[in-house]
Amino acid sequence: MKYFNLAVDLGASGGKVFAGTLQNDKLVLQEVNRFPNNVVEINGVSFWDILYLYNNILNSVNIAQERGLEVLSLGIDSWGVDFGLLNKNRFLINNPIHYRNMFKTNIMQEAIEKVGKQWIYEHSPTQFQPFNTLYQILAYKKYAPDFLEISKDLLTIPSLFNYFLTEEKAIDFTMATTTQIYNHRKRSWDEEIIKRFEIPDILPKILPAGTKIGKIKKGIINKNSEIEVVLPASHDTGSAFAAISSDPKDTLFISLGTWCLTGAIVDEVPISKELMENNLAAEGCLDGSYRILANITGMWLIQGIIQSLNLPDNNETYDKITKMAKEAKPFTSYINVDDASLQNPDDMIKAIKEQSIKDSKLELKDTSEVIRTALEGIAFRVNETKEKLEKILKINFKRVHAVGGGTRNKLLCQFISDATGLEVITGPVEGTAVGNLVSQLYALGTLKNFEEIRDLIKRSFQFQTYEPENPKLWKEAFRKLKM
Ligand code: LRH
Repeated sequence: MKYFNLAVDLGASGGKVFAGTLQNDKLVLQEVNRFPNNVVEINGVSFWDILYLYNNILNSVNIAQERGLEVLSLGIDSWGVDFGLLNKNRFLINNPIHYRNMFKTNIMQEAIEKVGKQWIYEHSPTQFQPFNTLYQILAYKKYAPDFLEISKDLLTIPSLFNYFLTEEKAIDFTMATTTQIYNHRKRSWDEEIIKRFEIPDILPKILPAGTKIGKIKKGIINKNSEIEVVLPASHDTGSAFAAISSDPKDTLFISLGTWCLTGAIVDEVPISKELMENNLAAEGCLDGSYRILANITGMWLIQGIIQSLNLPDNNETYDKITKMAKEAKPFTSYINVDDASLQNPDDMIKAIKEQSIKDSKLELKDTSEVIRTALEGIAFRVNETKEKLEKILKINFKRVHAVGGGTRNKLLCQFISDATGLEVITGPVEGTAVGNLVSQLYALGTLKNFEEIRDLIKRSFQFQTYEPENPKLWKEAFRKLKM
């Protein structure tokens, strides 16, 4: 009998469900379902369509079973930071809000003014992003205190779905580290942050990533069968990093998708002021280690350009956009891809053009130049991050290894190789789903340790490599363009 594990990977633009199985000593994936993640806007606030996503998760299990797959377990991963609230009678009392709303508020600034940046970072060293769970809770305190007054439990997105499926309430370590309420040294919620910001007693228990939490309740899927629900590395970046098979000692890791999450693995978070000064996050990995990471804006820029152009979001469009960038003149301008003005603009093309004037005093005339500047800007940021990490962590990176859907963009991978002067290895493309699946195999005892995980990934997938073509030119262009 062949057994399958189901990985539900929820991203900001869509959900994907894969069934994984071990076949001839390799991990083999088959796609089960895909569905959009449609954001709903009401009175200027963006919400996730949480029940639609839940229905699609159930539907995906049904599809897998109708296909005759013997499903042993299911794991859900998603973007970080966002959450649902339950009241004491287990009612979902809010529709989870999209983290990007937080760019419109000053809540993080207010929190920093209250207790100081360093104080927060010393207690919970993640990067300062206005959308971290801590600031979202403070936003509820300010704009919807009545919600918090009746809340009993806060559950991040995968844990909320796990709760619907099993009635078990728990969050995993990788997701906890995205909240900015997690104390990395104590490896628990930070009591002082909780006290200082008067956070109600709603935070869930934290379990290690790769833990079984319960079985899918009877009667909610069509077939009456026992399916284990596993907490994988439930933060998608945690799962993506678990799928990177290169040596963590001297590899710059990238999870390339909507975000270009770029970081290095360390056993413990070093005590260094420079981490905070460079706004680097310490996020949890599947094996309990940390990655020191920069959240660089990634394909979000291209998704935005596609929206500005009113083009359909499909492979053809991406090919067309990439071709335009390839044919455009290199180094027309430089933009800081992480500027807040690019995080939620009404019109991405217009916003990038304005950013170019702001950052480099150079005008971008046509759309091809806009696209190329965006892609070059991502690669430049990766290199800046590489240099910072090398200095702070005293690592000499030998290569870059990137996973995720963004690695389909060969031009961007080549740019990253050129900008960093390093070989870039890519694969698996479905890195997050693969990381989710190996977390499940680990939880079920099929894979015993992290070496076995890495070896399995190495022999199961194909990898591509890119060599730097003209790194000097990139260095010079950066020096000239970045004011
Ligand atoms: C990427 C991600 C990232 C963020 C964000 C909110 O999907 O998980 O780590 O911080 O979403």
